[in-house]
Amino acid sequence: TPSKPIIITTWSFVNATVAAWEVLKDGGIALDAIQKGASVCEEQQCDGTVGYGGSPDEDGETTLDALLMDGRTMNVGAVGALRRIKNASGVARHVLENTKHSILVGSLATQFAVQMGFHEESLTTPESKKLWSTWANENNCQPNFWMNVKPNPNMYCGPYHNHMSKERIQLMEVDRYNHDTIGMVAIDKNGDIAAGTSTNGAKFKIPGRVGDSPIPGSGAYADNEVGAATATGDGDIMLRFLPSFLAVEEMRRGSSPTDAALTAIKRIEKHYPQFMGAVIALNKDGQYGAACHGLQGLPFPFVVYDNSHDKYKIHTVNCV
Ligand code: SD4
Repeated sequence: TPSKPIIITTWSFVNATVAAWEVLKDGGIALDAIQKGASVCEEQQCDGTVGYGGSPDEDGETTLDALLMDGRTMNVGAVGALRRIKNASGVARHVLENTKHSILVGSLATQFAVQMGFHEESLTTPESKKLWSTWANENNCQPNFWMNVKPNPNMYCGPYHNHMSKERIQLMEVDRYNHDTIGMVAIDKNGDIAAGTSTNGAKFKIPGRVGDSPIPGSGAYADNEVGAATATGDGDIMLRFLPSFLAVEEMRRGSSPTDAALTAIKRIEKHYPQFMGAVIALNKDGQYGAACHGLQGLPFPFVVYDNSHDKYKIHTVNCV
């Protein structure tokens, strides 16, 4: 039996889910709960896939993508390829609340964040340096400002993936899946709905790359009249299909959350049979479902916290 309030989170990001639940349980609004949950992952570097010090780009820098969507107003705040600011979802909230815009990107998003009072700092850690240098060594890449790797002109050495061999691209497709994204959907005690995401994106991406996570309708979508959805996975492919928007629209037409998530996944599969990803859908009654594709044979986990348990519950769904 569905119950409200409710928070649902991609993967097994328990700490973030619990933090978001604390907000909802105390009567807080869905948007605040999601921002709180995402911020916890940004501080705790959930799996190294959210927040600073993970998924360095080709130049070794970590940049962040985040989105918040308010289903009451259909207002959106997002940042893409945000540099040198840890709390990406906090900046997204400022874009939502304090501007007429929806998405700010790159260094200029940093400039905005600093004006809003955020602290500017490096997002590089010893771990992200190591990740990058291992990759750079394997790829015989050019040295950049902190490494001293001999370039090999005969081999691929950045900067553009398009120049890579087919084999190398396939390897990277597997490797890039070693990262997740936090996506969250929530309903608060007033029945208001919100959704959001936060991620450090794909490893060794071309600097400037923005994934699916900060794109409204792709990484997440929320509409008080219907429900909300969030997506995770191979962002460059998934964002072409706006899977979160599609799942919400399917629910609007009467689909169950599970069927809605499945429709979104199937739409992508039709064109990209090898893609890896998952979609979670939540309707305004508090019913939810998920679907996934191609997670190397593994089921997709998601965390649910509502009044029906005294604690969170990790669900899994087998992929199609
Ligand atoms: C991206 N969608 O930037 C993110 C990564 C992800 O599970 O969700 N991985 O492509």
